[in-house]
Amino acid sequence: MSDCIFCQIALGKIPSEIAYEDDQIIAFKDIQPLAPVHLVIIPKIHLRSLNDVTSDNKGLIGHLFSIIRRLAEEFGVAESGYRVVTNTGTDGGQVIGHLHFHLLGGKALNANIG
Ligand code: D5M
Repeated sequence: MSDCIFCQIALGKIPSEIAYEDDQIIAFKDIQPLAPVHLVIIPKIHLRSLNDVTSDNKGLIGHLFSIIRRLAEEFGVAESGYRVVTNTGTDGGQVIGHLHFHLLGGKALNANIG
């Protein structure tokens, strides 16, 4: 989608600090980090949120989570612990309307998630 900022990042039209990329997904550093490690992991195809995910996407989502696990190791938070979040819709605090997962770590995160 041409007006989607994360599609633009996936296409390389908007610069980002890329941590991982393949033909299906891309991971980059969040520009407003909430923790020492804060990556955003997205599928390259435009899914608006978790609400768009169906069993047709199970391979993609499984692959995406295997890369999140790998990134947690590469960024040194696998042992200490980390959080994976996907905000969905208005009440979920979603700002960018392209499915994405936050990988947060590198400090003791607040246990309150609501
Ligand atoms: O979070 C959307 C997240 O996307 C928020 O943490 C900032 C991040 N963001 C927005 N624009 C960029 C660019 N250009 N590069 C990197 N990170 C970006 P949400 O879950 O929608 O609230």
